Formats: sequence, C-alpha cells, structure tokens
Amino acid sequence: MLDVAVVGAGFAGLHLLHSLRALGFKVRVFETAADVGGVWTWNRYPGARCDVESLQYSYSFSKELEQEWVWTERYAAQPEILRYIRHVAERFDLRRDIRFNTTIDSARFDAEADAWTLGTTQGESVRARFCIMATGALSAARTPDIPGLADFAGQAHHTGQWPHEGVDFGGKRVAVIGTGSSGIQAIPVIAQQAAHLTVFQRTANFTIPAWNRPLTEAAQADWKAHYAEHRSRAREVGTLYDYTDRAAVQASDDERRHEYVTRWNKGGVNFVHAFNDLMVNKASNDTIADFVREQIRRTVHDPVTAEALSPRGHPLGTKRICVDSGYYATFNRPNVTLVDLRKMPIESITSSGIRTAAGEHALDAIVFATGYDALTGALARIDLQGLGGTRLRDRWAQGPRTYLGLMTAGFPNLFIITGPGSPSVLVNMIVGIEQHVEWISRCLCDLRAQGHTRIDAQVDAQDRWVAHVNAAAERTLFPLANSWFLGANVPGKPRVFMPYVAKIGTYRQECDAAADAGYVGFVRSALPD
Ligand code: FAD
Ligand code: N01
Repeated sequence: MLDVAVVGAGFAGLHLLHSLRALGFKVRVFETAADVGGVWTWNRYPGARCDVESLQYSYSFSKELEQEWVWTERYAAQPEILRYIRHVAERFDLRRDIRFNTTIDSARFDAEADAWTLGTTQGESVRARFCIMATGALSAARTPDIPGLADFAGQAHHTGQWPHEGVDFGGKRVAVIGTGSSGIQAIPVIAQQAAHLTVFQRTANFTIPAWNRPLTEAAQADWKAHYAEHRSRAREVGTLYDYTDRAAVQASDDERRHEYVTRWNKGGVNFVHAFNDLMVNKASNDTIADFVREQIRRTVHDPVTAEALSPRGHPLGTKRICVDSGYYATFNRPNVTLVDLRKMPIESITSSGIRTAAGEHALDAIVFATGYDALTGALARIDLQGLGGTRLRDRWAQGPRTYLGLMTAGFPNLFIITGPGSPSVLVNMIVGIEQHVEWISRCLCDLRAQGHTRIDAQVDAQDRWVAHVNAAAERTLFPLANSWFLGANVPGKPRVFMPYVAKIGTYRQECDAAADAGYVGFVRSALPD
C-alpha cells in the first residue's frame, strides 16, 4: 500500500511528490496526460503564456533551481513554461514515481483500514492511506453543447486540449468562440495566420496590455540577487504588484487618471491594484472601467466594433482580468470580424460553419476558448465516495464545502490542492500551491509522529469556514458578475463564490494556527493495533 496517492502531475503534483518523498513517504502520482506539466502540457494554443511574471510564476522550494533557470521573457510562453516543468521533473528525479496515461475515475474510502482505493479507467486499483487531489482548478475543459457540433466537418479544438502537433490555420476561415483569457491570448496570433478570423463574443471582457518583452540579463540578475526577499513577500501577498493604501474615492480626477495611465503603460495585472477600493466600491470601479473603455475607443477604429468590445455588464476584475498582446488592435485588421452574440446568438453549428439569425459563417476550423468547469469540475469527474459510501458529487450538490479549503468533512485522509475555500485562482497559483503542499506535508508528518492513521474535517468547523468564505466574497464586487468563480458558466452549477478572497498570508496564518493548536476543527484517530 502507498502512503500517499497524488492525482495530477502539474505544478502541484510535482511539488507534492518532491516534498513528500523527501520526508520518507511512499508516494505515487497518477496523471491522465503522457507527460508532466498540467495546464502547460494541455494548453498549447497559439499565444498561450502566463500573466504572472515568469520570475514569480515559478517554484520557490529550491534556491539552486531559482538561480540556475533562465527565463527569456517577462511573461513566458507555454513551450518555455513546459520546458521549465520538465526540467524540474528531471532535476529532482520525479518521473520514476509518476504513472502517466492513467486516469483515476473512482476513489473509495475504506473505513476499516483507513485507506483509499483508487480505480483507473484501465480497471486497475491502487491503495493508499492518503489521497491528494492535485487535479487542477482549471483542468476540466468545457465545450458548450451547441446543436449540430457533431456535424461540423472542419477542425474543432478546445484551447485546453490543444493538439500536440499544432494546428495550421494558414489560408483557413477560422472561428474563435469565447473571449476570456484564452481567447484573448489566441485571437491576435490566429488573426495573423488565418485567411479570415471570426470572433464570437458573448461577454466583452476587460483586458490590459502585457507589454511583454525579453528579460534582460541585468534585470534577471537583479531579481535573482534579491530572490529571498521577493519570495518572502510573495508568501504574504501572492504576487508582487505595486499595492497602495490609497482609495480611488480619495483621489482627484487628475490623480486617478495619472495613476491609470502610468499603470496601463507598465502593463499587466498590476493595473487593477491602482487603488485599494476598486474591488469593493462600485463607484471607484466605474472610474477604472471607464478608463479601459476609453482605451478601447482610442484603439479600435470602427465605433460599432469598439462599443461591442467595451465591457458593460460587470465591474472590472469581477470576471478574471485578462492580459493581452495587441488584442483590441486585432479588430482593425481587414481579415477579422466580431460577432456580438448578445445581439446575434449562435443558433447551430452546421457541417460547414456556424449559423446565427443573420445567416451562416462558412468555416474551416472552430476554436473553443470556452473555459472550464472550474475548481470542482475535475473532482466531479471522479466517483469519489467517503464515509458510508457518500458521494462527493451529492455532498456538494448545493455547492462545494470545505474546511480551510484543504479537506471536506466525511472524506477522511483526502486533501484538495487549491480547491474551493482557498485563495486558489485569486492569487499567483504557484504560491497557493506551495502553501498547500507545505501545510499537508507538515500535517502528514505530525500524523505519522503521533501514530494517527486518520484525519477528517469537523462539520461545524467546516460550516463556520464556508460562512467565513462567503462573507469575505460578499464584502467585494465579485458576486456582481456571472463568472466562473461563481460557477455561472456551467449550466445547472450552484451559484456559490468558490475561492476565498483573502491575502495568501492571512490564509496561511489561519491554516497554520489550526495546525499549531493541535489541528483545531479536525478529528484524528488511529486504527487499533
Ligand atoms: P493543473 O496544471 O491543472 O494539473 C492538474 C493535472 O491533473 C492535469 O495534468 C490533469 O490531466 C490531471 N488530472 C486531473 N484529473 C485527473 C484524474 N482524474 N486522473 C489523472 N489525472 C488527472 N495561474 C497563475 O497563477 N498565473 C498564470 O499566469 C496562469 N496562467 C494560466 C494559463 C492558462 C492557459 C491556464 C489554463 C491556467 C493558468 N493559470 C495561471 C492557472 C493554472 O491552473 C495554475 O497556475 C497551475 O498551473 C495549476 O497547477 P496544478 O498542478 O494545480 O493543476
Ligand atoms: O475561459 P473563460 P478561459 N457560447 O471561462 C465564452 C486562466 N487562464 O479558458 O463570459 C458563447 O474565462 C464565455 O462567455 P461568458 C484564467 O484564470 C489564464 O479563457 O460566459 N460563448 C467566455 O468569454 C482564466 O480566467 C491565462 O459570457 C461562450 C469564454 O467563452 C481561466 O484560465 C490564459 C459559451 C470563456 O472564458 C479560464 O480562461 C488562459 C457559449 N456557449 C487561461 N460558453 C493567462 O493569461 C462559454 N463562452 C494567465
């Protein structure tokens, strides 16, 4: 029997393997894909790159790794991030404990033995005392159920399941459905390759220019010389932005404008941290949203297209902010057309294109940049049964419930990485992953030292945590948008704000305080000898 089964070999699964193996646990990782990398092996669409700066979007657990790896761009592209993850797998000799091409489709807790039995789609079973779901917050790709999709005779690809051999759009009529981060990254690049690109937009999104650029040796050396300080600050704040204590309502029109212009010209997500009340005060948020709409009008030549691209229905940042390279200017190209689905919804997909009320758009290829069943989707795809055979799907039918975002009551010895109830997708996810890996590693060591074979979350502690997470979201503007943070992109998914709106440092203290005080809110026990 394994001590620990880890599901998923992305950033989280690899770090877990490295950490737990070093602590003497017998660990094995199971991964659907044929390689390491998680989202970075799946998302090979044109333009895919990170939007947290590369020097921050990387592991902090090895000082040597930090110093030896050379990032070439401010925001690394997918192939470079995948090279980095593969380097990590080789450098720390991780592959020997990973089973690739293996999907876990069931997991049952055996209360007599305090152990999980995992089933694979190939019919094998594996037993482990502890099971850690490193299955990814954004790994369950969703292709919408549009009538006629199966009839389409051209190529159809989801950004999150992109063919490894690439897709040649040369001379083709291409559609992109979806204008979230993936669509907004892919559209400018596909527009340069395709004969014609039609963008099908349901909700206009806010996007900030990346101003991506090569990293100079000097800038990189300077950052590396101060890595320890940068990392220690990131453990508190998640990502290093220019945070301010100032509210937009306290600033004059000129001061606000100056701040927005300065940050727009620097680029990236830093823009949304211009003032500290933008995510809690709608009037303040309107000022930054107006500024972005003004930039769209200045960039896009056709006023009708500019207006269609201008987000109106949600405050800036309440849907995940996007970061782009030339997105709005792409709509000035003669080979790019925008279809506003609010005015002209898709009726069906035919063998040769996409049909709206205005007629058919003839196409050779469709790109689905339509997102994910976020945070809970990968878990829901596994038939997970806890105490008494209770299924996680049923337990979470009204929305996910966790204690500290780490465990869910009634499913002992099961940990979740960056799942609901943790800061997860609201922070630099590698910092979030590392915090979870550190906490779980310590927890498993403590259980081993004290002879415990089982740990479970208590229902009342979980109820209090869920209320705390909900209250944190209610203090913000986040609930005003129909976002995937709320599950609003998946028909029938309960509307619950899933991530925990808190600084990662605050959350780390909450998790550590529970462990320091003897795992408050958890029950631990040992099997009889
Ligand atoms: P993943 O990388 O999603 O890995 C999970 C793995 O689990 C996958 O390989 C999957 O195949 C496997 N798996 C799932 N279910 C099963 C199963 N049942 N059996 C076997 N294997 C299974 N975050 C940031 O902070 N900054 C960024 O700039 C950023 N950019 C992103 C860009 C894209 C295109 C996407 C999609 C996400 C981005 N993210 C970013 C979020 C990203 O999810 C995290 O940064 C991080 O990569 C997640 O790592 P992970 O290991 O937790 O999950
Ligand atoms: O997915 P999304 P994504 N008909 O859900 C539209 C991370 N990420 O893959 O808004 C028509 O954001 C949908 O419309 P609407 C990042 O955390 C990061 O782009 O629901 N349209 C929306 O426009 C990100 O937030 C990077 O009305 C349909 C789009 O598809 C997360 O992953 C890069 C539709 C989906 O947008 C997910 O991003 C990529 C339908 N039936 C991803 N269904 C970085 O840059 C959905 N849509 C770091």
